Amino acid sequence: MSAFPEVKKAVQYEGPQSTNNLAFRFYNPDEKIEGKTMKDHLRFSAAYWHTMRAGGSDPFGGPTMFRPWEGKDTVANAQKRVKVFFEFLEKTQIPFYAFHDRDIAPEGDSLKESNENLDAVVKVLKEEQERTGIKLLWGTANLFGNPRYMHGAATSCNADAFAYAAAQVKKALEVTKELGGSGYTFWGGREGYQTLWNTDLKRELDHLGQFMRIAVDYAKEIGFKGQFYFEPKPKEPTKHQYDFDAAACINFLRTYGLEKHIKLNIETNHATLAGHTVEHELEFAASQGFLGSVDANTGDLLLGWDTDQFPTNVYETLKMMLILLKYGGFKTGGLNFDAKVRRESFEPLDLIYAHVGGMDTFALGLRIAADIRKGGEIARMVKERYSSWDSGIGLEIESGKATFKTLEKYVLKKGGIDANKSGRQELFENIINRYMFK
Ligand code: XUL
Ligand code: CO
Repeated sequence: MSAFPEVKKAVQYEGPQSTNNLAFRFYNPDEKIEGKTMKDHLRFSAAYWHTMRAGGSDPFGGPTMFRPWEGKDTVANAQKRVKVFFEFLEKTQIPFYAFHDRDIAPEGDSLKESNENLDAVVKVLKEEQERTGIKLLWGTANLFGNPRYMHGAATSCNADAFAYAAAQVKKALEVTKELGGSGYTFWGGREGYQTLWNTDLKRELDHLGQFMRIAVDYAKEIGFKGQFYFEPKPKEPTKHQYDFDAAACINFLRTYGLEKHIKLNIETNHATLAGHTVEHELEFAASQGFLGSVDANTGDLLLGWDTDQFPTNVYETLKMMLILLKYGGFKTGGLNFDAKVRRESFEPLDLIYAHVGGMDTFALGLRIAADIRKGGEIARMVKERYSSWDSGIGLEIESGKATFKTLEKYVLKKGGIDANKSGRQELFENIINRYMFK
């Protein structure tokens, strides 16, 4: 029995003129852009926790989602749910997925039982991956839901919580490897604080560094070759999360000697919660060599929390795709829809509309980004803006030859500086709009 009976076969590309709500207008998986298929550029992924497990509850009301395949929270039902998920992935043509250990399989009464539950569901995930060719983008462990993590996991004041979290991540790494995952993500969960009065911040940060270090060691020991990611988020659930933004995460990774092993997973809504734009976070991470993966969603700028909505803003996806193209695109990561349908959009069909819309929004962003790059004006104008660095004193500084003394001599001789030129911000913006609305 189909869980999505309205969608008879996989959603197909029909082109921009199509008015079919169950067709792609811009995402044409096998079409090549800059020599690479759209499928390989975008590497779409669905998040198990939202797509299969979000019930729609909020602080004011319980679940609203109509999910006819759901039953008791048993392993058998978890296995059945996996099949629904793969039907969903096939029908949306999404080639990857991501999960937390505890959203694919129920937590048992002991770690042993939890691990057995996980194994039973991983078996079905593996079968479905083999049947469909769909792959695991990354795995992760839920180190925030269970009350044992009320003070955090790796940063808990309770050393036993650290130990339990380590045991949980050990298993999560094993199953991620078993499923051929191309990555493993650390998101801070409750790694942060509510008040500094009761917090030994330095000790907590040291513990987090140590936790990641032994995770990396264990990955090596079991031959897990996937890429580790660290996902910035400034707040929620704690008041201050240690993984605040890309800059804080990179500083943390460098401080604890983890920079060779861990890249970043940048999430749009987390960027806005940190008071940044996602393009700032992506550009910053990529410029520092930490471009890993993306959790694709969007927030509501009028609300101060993580609403995890589906991306529909082409201006934003265009900027993201320009950065991705500039830095050579994803190696192991992808665009993982860490997004959930609104609690009012409670029918299974809404899951399809949401993902199809998100995919088309990124596909259109990619097309326009490639067009802008082909046109070349933006790159030329940026290059021109920095042309004083290509020769003369600029080149001397960049090549490391200049000192304060030689620069003083240069200025004294010159008597001033070459005239500044306009930054042309409005012209840049106009040119982008010209490409967007051709
Ligand atoms: C939470 C969040 C997580 C991570 C994975 O805001 O984004 O779902 O992506 O743990
Ligand atoms: Co995320």
